[in-house]
Amino acid sequence: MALLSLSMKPSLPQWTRLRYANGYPAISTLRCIAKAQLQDKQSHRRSANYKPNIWTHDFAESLKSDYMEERYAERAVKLKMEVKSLLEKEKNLLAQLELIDEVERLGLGYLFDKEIGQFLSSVTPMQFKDVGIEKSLHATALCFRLLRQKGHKVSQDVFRDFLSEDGDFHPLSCEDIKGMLSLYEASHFSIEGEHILDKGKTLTTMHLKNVIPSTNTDLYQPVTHALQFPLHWSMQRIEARWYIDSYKKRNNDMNLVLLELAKLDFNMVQSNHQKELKSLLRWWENLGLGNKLSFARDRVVESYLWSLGCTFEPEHEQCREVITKVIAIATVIDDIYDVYGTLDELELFTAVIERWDISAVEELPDYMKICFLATYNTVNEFGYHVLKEQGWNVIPYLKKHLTDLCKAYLVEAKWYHSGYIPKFKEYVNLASISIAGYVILYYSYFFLKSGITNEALSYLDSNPNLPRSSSMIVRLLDDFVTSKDELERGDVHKSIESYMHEYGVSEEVAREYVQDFTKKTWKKINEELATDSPLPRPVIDLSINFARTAELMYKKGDGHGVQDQENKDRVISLLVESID
Ligand code: 0FV
Ligand code: MN
Ligand code: MN
Ligand code: MN
Ligand code: MN
Repeated sequence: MALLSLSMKPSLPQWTRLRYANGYPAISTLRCIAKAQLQDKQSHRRSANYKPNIWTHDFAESLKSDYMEERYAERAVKLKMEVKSLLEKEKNLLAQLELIDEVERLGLGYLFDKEIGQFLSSVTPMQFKDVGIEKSLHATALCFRLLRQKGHKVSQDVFRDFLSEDGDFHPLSCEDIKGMLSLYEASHFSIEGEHILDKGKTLTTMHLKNVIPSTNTDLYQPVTHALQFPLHWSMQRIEARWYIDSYKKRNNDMNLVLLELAKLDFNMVQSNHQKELKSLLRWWENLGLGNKLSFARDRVVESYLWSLGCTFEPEHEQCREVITKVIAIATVIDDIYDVYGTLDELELFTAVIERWDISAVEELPDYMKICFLATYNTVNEFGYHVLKEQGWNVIPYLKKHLTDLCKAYLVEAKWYHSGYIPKFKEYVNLASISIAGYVILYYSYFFLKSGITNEALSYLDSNPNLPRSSSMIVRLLDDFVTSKDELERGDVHKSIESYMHEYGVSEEVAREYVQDFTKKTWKKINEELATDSPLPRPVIDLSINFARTAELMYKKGDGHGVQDQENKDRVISLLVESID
């Protein structure tokens, strides 16, 4: 109801909308506005009623793990050698593919990158025929998915043998639940126009849902889990934790060496994460933004979860640090623009960010001074680090992306304050910037161990598909679970509402459209994955992982802003409890 009544709010006349259309007022004008108007703004601030942060000092102190001890690392090295020889020894193509899948799902793929990569580059569809794989739906789908996952070229035509003359999957396939499950996972890699895969997805989704009640075999759990969390859309650490827990319970068809290494490695990696998080919590406490700006969300643990979703490997520690810091600060800035700030103040703040000049701080109201300086120092520190380690001054680049973010925030604020309702396309083009994806991704690329090349950097300047699509997915998923509250407290019309308004349709119809749009955007990501790219592989992985993390964080509500039971379970299983 609230949505409908707000969408009928009349727009203000054209001139109010155009007042700011030609960029920003001069700083001198702003100074006058600042002097004259900033004093009496305290009285009529809005509030989002965010709850105080639950992950406090005591939580940080409680993060302890034994797995830093040397003896664990020594044991892991031995086990790793054993798994490596397992991978080399296996000569049967299907058994080898299954072993690789298991290693990856157990969260160990990153330890055997070279071995897995070498093997997969040697697999060709011709081999399918040689060893009879083309007759097994499971084997074909598994091989297809493993290849697509790593960006190898493989056509959907490998599934033609399973189609009947009318082009549908052969009815007999449905008796093969394992094959159905593998096809289901593979179908998530489809690209626009790949109708065989799309048919496969519709068929397997429907069929697997139907068979669940009567499945009491070993496949019951995997099928139930896969329907909720398709592998391609899942956050890797959550998936690894789930897979290890279920692998542990198998009676047969499991390998004790693999299990021991998976548990040990998960626990060792987790203890690294605990150490990082502890230090980030200390950084945040010292920074003091959470305390000083009590109207804003204080969400550093959730910000760390995002970073963990983007990249979990120990070598990318710096990258996680940057992502956490960026998200924790962006969350506060977003609340200033959406909730607390007045339009005059927001104009001023945007101009000061664009100037990137310490002497401009004086012009800001106190609460913005704190926020600006925290942002300025943190971002400059990132820049300093890149200069020191890689010899490039990227500060102008970092500043540009931050300015773009604030400008997008400001346009949204103006739309809201003037009652302007954007068209759907107009909204999503702006909002895929205002979700902060570019700042998060473009900043973090510099801190991946692969290093960012000049070639990759100029490619990124052309606003390529991959970061754009993953930002879009995060935006749409965020809107799906946050826009109701946002509109109720007063905010711009988000994706669902702007679609409703533009096409005069119900909320249900608009939600369906936006969900479909999200799936189409995943197809664009898949297309990138299947195309040669100038981006280093870790950059590609991180970009995709960002969208995967949103699939998790926004699955059952606002996992970033609201600290409910889901949120607690996530933090505990990823960051507190080790695996026995
Ligand atoms: C989303 O909150 C959010 F947490 C932001 C903008 C911080 C950084 C980005 C990510 C966690 C992906 P909210 O729903 O208030 O964002 P919008 O843009 O809808 O105001
Ligand atoms: Mn917001
Ligand atoms: Mn916002
Ligand atoms: Mn807003
Ligand atoms: Mn939102």
